[in-house]
Order: sequence, then C-alpha cells, then structure tokens
Amino acid sequence: KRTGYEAWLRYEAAQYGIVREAYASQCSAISALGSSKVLVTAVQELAEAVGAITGQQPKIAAPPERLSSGVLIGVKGMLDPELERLTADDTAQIGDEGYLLRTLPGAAGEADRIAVVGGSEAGALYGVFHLIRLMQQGEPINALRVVEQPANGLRMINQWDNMDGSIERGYAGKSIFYREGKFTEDFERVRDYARLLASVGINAIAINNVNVHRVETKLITEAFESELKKAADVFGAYGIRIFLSVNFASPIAVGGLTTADPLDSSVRSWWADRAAVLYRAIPEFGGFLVKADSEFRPGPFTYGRDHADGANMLAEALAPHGGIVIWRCFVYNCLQDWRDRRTDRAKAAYDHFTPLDGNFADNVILQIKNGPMDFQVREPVSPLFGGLSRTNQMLELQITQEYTGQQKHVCYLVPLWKEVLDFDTHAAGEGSTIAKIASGAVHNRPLGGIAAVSNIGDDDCWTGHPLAQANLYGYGRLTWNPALPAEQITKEWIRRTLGGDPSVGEVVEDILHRSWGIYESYTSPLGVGWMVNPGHHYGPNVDGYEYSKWGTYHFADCHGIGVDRTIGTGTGYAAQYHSPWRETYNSAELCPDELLLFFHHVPYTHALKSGKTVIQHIYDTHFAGAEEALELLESWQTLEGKLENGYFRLAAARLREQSEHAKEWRDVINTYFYRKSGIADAYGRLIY
Ligand code: GCW
Repeated sequence: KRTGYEAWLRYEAAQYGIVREAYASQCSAISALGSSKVLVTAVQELAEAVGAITGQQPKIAAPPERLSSGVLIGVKGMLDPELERLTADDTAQIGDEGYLLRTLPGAAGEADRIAVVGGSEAGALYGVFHLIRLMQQGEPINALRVVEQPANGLRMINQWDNMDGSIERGYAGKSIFYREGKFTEDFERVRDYARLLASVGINAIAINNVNVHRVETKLITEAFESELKKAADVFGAYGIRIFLSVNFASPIAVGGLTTADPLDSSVRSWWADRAAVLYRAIPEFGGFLVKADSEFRPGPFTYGRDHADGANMLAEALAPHGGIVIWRCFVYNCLQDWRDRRTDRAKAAYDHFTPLDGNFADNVILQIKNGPMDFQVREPVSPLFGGLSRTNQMLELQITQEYTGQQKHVCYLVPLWKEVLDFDTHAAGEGSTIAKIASGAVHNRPLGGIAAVSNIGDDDCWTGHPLAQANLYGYGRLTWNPALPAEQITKEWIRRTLGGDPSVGEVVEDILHRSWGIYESYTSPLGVGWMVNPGHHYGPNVDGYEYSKWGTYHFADCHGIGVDRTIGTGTGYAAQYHSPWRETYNSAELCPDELLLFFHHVPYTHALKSGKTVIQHIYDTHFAGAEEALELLESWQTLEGKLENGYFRLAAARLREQSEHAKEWRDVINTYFYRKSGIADAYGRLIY
C-alpha cells in the first residue's frame, strides 16, 4: 500500500467512532435513474465508499430496475414523475452542476430513501461525493435536505507537465501523464487523479504546460489523437473536460505556414481546421489555454497585433464547437534595465489589458494571477481584476509551492487564497470582491472561474509533502464555494485524511493554520519578494534577482529598502486601484505593514504600525520564524504512534528539513540587512 495515495478519499479512516450500522441500512441499495457514463461513475463511487465505510456492500440495481429503499441517483428532468414531483421545489433552485440531497420519508412500514438529484450528470456525481463526505465525517444522513450550486462555472486545474515527464515547478516527482515524449500507459493513475479532482468539484483540466515546447506543440495534431481521446474519456467519466495549452506559433511550427499572424486568413483557417479535427475526435473538448508574448513565448506582438486579435482568432476557431480560449495575462517586460525606475513589472498586466476591455470575444476568458507579480508569499491583489468590466476573467492561483517552500516546507495556502477571494476591489461599489469578479457575478459575465497550477506528481502521496494535499483539497473546495471558512476546510481535510482522533486533529490544524505566517516570517519581510536563488527559486538569496533583467524587487541600500510605487514619487502603480485602496496603498502611514515595502521605499528606522522599526521587525520575525518552524516539527512529533507510521515519518522528515532550512533563511536575511543598515539587533542576538 502506498503511503498517502488515497488522500482524502480514505474510507477506513472514517470508521473511527461513526454509526456504521445506520449508514449501512440507509445506503443498503443504490439505484441509478439512467446509465450514462458519469452516473455509472457516481454509482461506483458510492458503492465503493459505502462498502469500505460500513463493511457491507450495497445492492446495486441495474437500470431501469429501481429498488424501493436506499439511495436513488438521477438527473433533474429525467426522473420518474413521482420523484420529479417530490423534489421539484428544491430542484427548481439548481442549475447545471448543482445538486439536491434529500431524504424522502417512506410510506408506512417502508424505509426512507435518499434522493441525489443533479442538475446534470456531473451534478449528481458531486451530490454523491457530498454524501460520501458526510459519512467520512460521521455526520448523520437520516434527514437530508441539502441544495448546492457551484459559485464558479470553471473550476480548473492547470498541469505544467511536459511530455518528457518533467513538470515545470513540480515538487512531487514526475508527471503522471507523460514519459519520454509519450503519454503514459498508466491511465489508472490518471483516473485516480480525476476522481480526487471530481470529489472536490473540479470540472476542467489543462493537461500540458503553458510553456509549450516542441513535442507538445504536436498535441493539437493527429499524432496524439488516440491518447488524447483516452485522456478525455478518463476525465469525462468524472465530469471533467480537458483543455490543451497551445503554442501561438503552431501554424509555423507544425502547420507549414510562414506566419502565425492572427489576422492572416490562412492562419485563421488553419486554426479552424485544427479545432474541427480535435472536436471530431473529442466532442467534449474544452478549448485552449494560451501563454503568449510572455517570457519569450510567441504571440501576436510579433505581427504588430494585440492580445485581443490573438485571442479572438482562436476563439473564432473554437466557437462553432462550443470551445473557449483561456488567455493568460502574465505579460511583462522581462528584459528590464534597473536604471529605468518607471518600468514596473507590477503595472504590466493592467497596462496591457485594461485598454482592451470590451474587445474580447464572448468565449474568451482572461486568466489573471492573484498578484501583480508572481505567486510570492505576500503580494497585494492584482489591480487588473478591478480594471476590467466588459471582459470574462478568471483567477489563477498556484497550488504548487514554487515560492512558498516547494513542498519541503509546509505552507497551507487556503488562508492566503481566502484573503485574495475576499478582497474588495470596490470596482462596482462595495462588495466587488475578487470571488465575485472571477465568478462573473459583479459584471454579469457569461463565463468565469478559478484555475490553479497543480501540485501533484507521481510520488506515492501525490504531493511530495503529505500535508500539501490539504492545499489541493482546499483549492477545490474554494472553487466550489469561495465563502467556505478556512477552518471548515481544514477540519474536513483532516477528518477525511487522518481520521477522527481529536488529539491528532488539533495538532494538525494548528500546524496548517500557522504555517503560512511562519513561512512568511523567516523568508520575505513586509511584502518584499524574490529574495530567492535564481532559476530554481529555493532558498535565500537577497540579491538573487536584484538588478536582474526580470525586475528589481527591494532596492535595499545603506539608507533604506522597498519599492516606491506611489503616485507622486514612484512608479504610479498605486493608481491602478480603486479608492479607498489607492489612497491606502499610496500612503506609508495607511499602508498595511505586511505590504509596506511593496509600495514604499523607507529608511530602516521607519516605524511600523506595530510600533517596531523596519529593521527590528526583520530581525524579530526571522528569529521567531525559525523558532516556530522548529515548533512545527516538535508538535508533529507528538503524533508518533497515532498515525500510520510511513505517513508520520514522511512528514516528520520534511518538517525537520524545514526547521533546518529556516535557520539558513534567518541567518542569510538577518546578516544581509545588518551589514547593509549597520543597525544592531535591539536584543543583541547572534547575527553574522
Ligand atoms: O512563476 C513563473 C514560473 C515559470 C512559469 C511562469 C508562468 C510556466 O517561474 O516557471 O512558467 O511563471 O506562470 O508562465
């Protein structure tokens, strides 16, 4: 048995202290009202879960046979008249992908039944996973009346997998999709991934890296058609549509054309033909994900065209088939000169895309990273979200921990994502949160959602660090419902993954919830990012990227530190926000401490709201952070004997490495700033 492989779908964990007998009788039989592939999946999943949790296999009715007790699974509008009538008031509230769970009282002498009714087949599957979640947590299922509807239309995962088997920014082994330029033969593992994703409501996946290399460019040709079909079927059985990342220069690279100009008619018909071929093979294909004119990737700029020209050309090719284009906004000048203090990477996405608002086709979605830079441990929220009102948008998050400890350090990202989702841009008055802009609710957009870069690979536990599974879980739960409290998500994950021992739960919850703050404290202070080793981005290096062509990030000298992004004397970035953020960020007095150095260049003696000086804050947080990293290890060690041993040891080893590495961070950062500023630590602690 592979340690951590089942992740949160671990059913033996659920046996701890639950009323197994009750579940066994309530789910003694399962009838599906239909036989399409996603319903078949739903029945299988429920049967497997009930069997494992209760120790008793439910009876399964072969449609159209229907058992008079147990669980009925079906799709609204396709039920029998009696069931349709009984559930009508609830199903009226659900759209596509929503579901209803409802206990239907039995007639005298008959058992109650549980109806799981989806707005679609996928909705029914989500309903089944909800029921499973309740049982894993030992919740009663005898008086159900649950109506759920996902907040986001697209709930997506981006794989940065390459066909040679490597994963860009992957920290959990090799790709489960590809090896040596080919698709894997192990579609079982892909299926197991699909089921983990569907169990938290994911409905779309881009299966290759946004940096599309040579072999991957051919994914849209006939060369990989049969494997693509296979992948689409595996995911399709779980209600997940597949997307491909495409190379904007494909017409040249694989089409034999001399141009990829989006306004050229031969280019347009080439893409239209490609789309037609893809959809003939895979009718439920999702569409294209595009990184263009970004970090040396080809794009419309080469031809003097803009991003709307590029995206709309692909959109036109996909539209007849119902496909969509997801166009990334990670566009900035990566050949900067540090002497040019007006060019600011943080401003780039807004400057490129807000002038194009309203120019994009209806089946284009702009995918915007949560921050204006690149998934740092602390950034403000990207102002681009507040700058577009006539364009579909989606939020891009990074589950893989590129800048947050690379799954060697524990860094639970759900609290970070909650801050992003709850951020009120004030774009259309109060309440214009990122969650509501991304879903399309604020501007009433037809499409929207959330995407995130996956953190899985072929490691037994999927995520390298077993606790990093909580990030994948939490991401999915938030795409379904961004209003879920972080604490609820954490508790669910722990209960489902590690069982119901409260003494375990408390410890793990505490570790997860402290982890982001701890990581931030021994790494980057007050909103400065990038103090990492160039290239791989692991470990401290204060000047690693400073004065590089990719940007300049802290401007530390003997007088002070921080980037002046104010309107008066700086890059003017603060002006990209709506009031009151514009004024808040623009003022060194009003700016929240944690973002001070992102917006302001200040002397080391500048007093923070906390009452400390900047330099003393740097020293204090780094000393405390390293100590707390050790505390994480120590508290994990109290769990020895309470968890499966392999699992315990795997996390313990990572936490040990983290606590050692945190000391290195502490010393490198403190030493650097001591030498730069010449100001001693108020407490006389050891700084080199
Ligand atoms: O975070 C940076 C990464 C690149 C990545 C790029 C992007 C896929 O360092 O590895 O490329 O962002 O998001 O496109």
